[in-house]
Amino acid sequence: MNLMIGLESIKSLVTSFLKGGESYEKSVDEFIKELQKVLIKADLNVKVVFELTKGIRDEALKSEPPSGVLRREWFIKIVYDKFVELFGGEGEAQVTPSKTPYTIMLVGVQGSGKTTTAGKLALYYKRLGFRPGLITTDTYRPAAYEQLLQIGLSIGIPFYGDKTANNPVAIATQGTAKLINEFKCNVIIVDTAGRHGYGSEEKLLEEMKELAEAIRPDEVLLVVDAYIGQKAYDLAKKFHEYTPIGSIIITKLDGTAKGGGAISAVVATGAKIKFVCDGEKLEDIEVFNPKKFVSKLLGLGDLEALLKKFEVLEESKEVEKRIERMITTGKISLKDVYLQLQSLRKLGPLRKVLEMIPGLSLMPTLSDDQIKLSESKIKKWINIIESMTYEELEDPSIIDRRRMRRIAMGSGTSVSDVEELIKYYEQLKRLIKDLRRKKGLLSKLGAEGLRI
Ligand SMILES: Nc1nc2c(ncn2[C@@H]2O[C@H](COP(=O)(O)OP(=O)(O)OP(=O)(O)O)[C@@H](O)[C@H]2O)c(=O)[nH]1
Ligand SMILES: [Mg+2]
Repeated sequence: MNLMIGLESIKSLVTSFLKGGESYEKSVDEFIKELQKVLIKADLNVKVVFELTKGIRDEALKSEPPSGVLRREWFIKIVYDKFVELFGGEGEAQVTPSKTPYTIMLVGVQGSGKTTTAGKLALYYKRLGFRPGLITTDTYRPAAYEQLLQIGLSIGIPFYGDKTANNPVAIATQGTAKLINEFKCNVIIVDTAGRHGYGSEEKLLEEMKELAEAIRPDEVLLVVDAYIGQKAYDLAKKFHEYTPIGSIIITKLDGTAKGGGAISAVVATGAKIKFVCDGEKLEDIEVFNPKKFVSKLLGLGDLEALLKKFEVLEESKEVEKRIERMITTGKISLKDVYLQLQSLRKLGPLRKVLEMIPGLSLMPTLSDDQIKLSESKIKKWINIIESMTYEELEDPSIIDRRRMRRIAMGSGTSVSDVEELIKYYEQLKRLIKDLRRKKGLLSKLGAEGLRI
């Protein structure tokens, strides 16, 4: 599945944002500028784009990440939430028939992909264990009969059509009865003839409505070609007003950069997108799920754990656990320092944080000098860490003079500030080592209740 055409560059925006290198604020501005370009190229409505990016920016600058989350990671979570909203919010469309037999009628402008989609739906429902049947009511195009017949044959689905008849309603009625009674089908998919043009939605939908009233399907599905981009808005809006039981399938997402525009436009009308298609093969169909779609878009597959973390975060517990882990493993990264600095702002002095850990209050090692940090220094250091790349956070030993200069520039500080932070980090590392050694000693002496 390649749903990302036109929007795939968002993924690389996310990656370079996470890598950092500049100050947080600068990176946010840069990200937003690039995002606007990508979205407008993907034919999203300009007003929608500006509303979306303004929302992201406001939230990014005002909200504080919970502890345990880097500010940059938190930003991606904000982007994710805003995108999910844009593409339809929570939840996945309900696609299992509410009753059987169940009749689905496909409508849409000429060439939008109705006949192909009829075959895709048949295969989809067959794989779910239903017994689909196909009917063509397209009496305009002689080749339409043959096209759907061949599709039916290729996937072993019963097919009904009548080359000599010219009344779609009569064909649909006879076909439905035959497929249900003789072939025991329980999901009937009715293909219809394409209607002309994108411009005259009124006429198009009036005709569809008449046909739907005569055939009385359980569901009307409007097939929308992603190529029409944000023009999908007018079509979907009118469709939604005409047939509240209807929903929408977006096709050809693989072939155009305008898919994002089409999807967001349809969502904005309140109409439901049930399926999306991205290829000519009959397997190329998928139930539309905004969250999954956005995760793919942002390349968040690998960040699933991160998203979970946001949900279950508990401030002081997390800090406590991290410090405990630092001491048990003896490892400390700049990421830990970052979180520590953040929690210092929220939870008070380091000594207090450390004292929350059973046994640590016994440690005489911590002198006040070692842990005293002024508020302005904390702020500076947070900015410095936010200007580092992931690589540097994991392994500060790679930070040479050249990197220091870059970091200082990105964070609006000086090289000696960066040096000082790194010194602090080295000091903490030694402190942790020291604590570990003492801890070992204490447990040898059999100190009761020492959990670390
Ligand atoms: N790339 C791509 N092509 C598609 C997709 N869906 C349909 N097509 C192609 O679009 C063309 C038109 O598809 P049809 O299914 O015949 O469209 P239709 O709406 O039935 O057309 P009419 O009956 O003439 O109105 C065909 O060449 C299909 O192979 C898709 O998701 N991706
Ligand atoms: Mg057709």
